[in-house]
Amino acid sequence: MKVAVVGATGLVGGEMLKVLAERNFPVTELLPVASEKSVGQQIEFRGVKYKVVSMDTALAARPDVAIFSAGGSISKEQAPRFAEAGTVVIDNSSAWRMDPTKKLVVPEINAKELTPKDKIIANPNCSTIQMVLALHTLHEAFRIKRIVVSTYQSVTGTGKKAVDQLLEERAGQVASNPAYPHPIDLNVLPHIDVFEDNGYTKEEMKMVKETKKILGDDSIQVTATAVRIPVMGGHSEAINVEFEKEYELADVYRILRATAGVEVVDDVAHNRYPMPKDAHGKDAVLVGRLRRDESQPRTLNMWVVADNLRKGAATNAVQIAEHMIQLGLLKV
Ligand code: 2RA
Repeated sequence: MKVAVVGATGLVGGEMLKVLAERNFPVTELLPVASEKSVGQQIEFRGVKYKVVSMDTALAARPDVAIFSAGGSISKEQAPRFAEAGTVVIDNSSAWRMDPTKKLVVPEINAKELTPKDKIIANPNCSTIQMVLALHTLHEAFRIKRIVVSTYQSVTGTGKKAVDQLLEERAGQVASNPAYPHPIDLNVLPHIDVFEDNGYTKEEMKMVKETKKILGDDSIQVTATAVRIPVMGGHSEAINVEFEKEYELADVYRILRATAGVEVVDDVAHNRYPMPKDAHGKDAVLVGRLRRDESQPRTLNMWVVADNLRKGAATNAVQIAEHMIQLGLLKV
């Protein structure tokens, strides 16, 4: 299969190449795509060196699938060009997520909704993916009424520039090309993406809107506070979820342990709980600190951690492509 990775030189693009290789995705020809300034740069994939190509060169090659992680404006402009040429586009930007004609897919939840008509498929926001994966089977069992979530997000979610800022500050230097308006080391920033008129950031509103779309239930009420913290292993989230139905904690454990893609890490007597250092490089969504909210009936607290570059982006996108092969929507 001819596969284009658009944004191949970025953090997520690099992770996509790693995941494609790890999962032995049936790539017969790779088209690493990046900006004009990177064209000609060498990328290694499965021991073979490939040269970065331009968007037009990749389009002319008519790839079977193109996995985009190059920002919303590029996706908005370029994804339709590839789709019109017959390529299946899986896009990691926010460009298509809330488009009513496009599917927003976490394979374990709704890959079954994919059809041959789906030529541009949206990969949800990393902080949404880990939350809905941890909640969807509980929603099926107890029907979610409201979610209150606070996130503690890795600098890798911003990109290489932010990682460099953290490392420079950690080394006692003033960041040479800061990604954030404030120092990030030994600090936290309650500011991810831009602020909207309602006082929330785009990141927070993504979690509100995408959750409803993926779970297929507009009645679910969500409120979010998204915070950047100086770590690199993955995003953490404190989730407080109110259900319509009463639940038993034992059933929550049983359901989560049976949920594909979720790993329950919850043994506080031995200091075992999800942490970014343990999620880093893994695809599982780690869930722990499960406990009844004693201030409100039918309400549960949980702590959810995942590598935002993997299940939060690259792995989820590759899994969508894998499901399309299984559904016969992509020919190997
Ligand atoms: C972030 N979720 O963490 C956003 C985009 N990757 O910055």
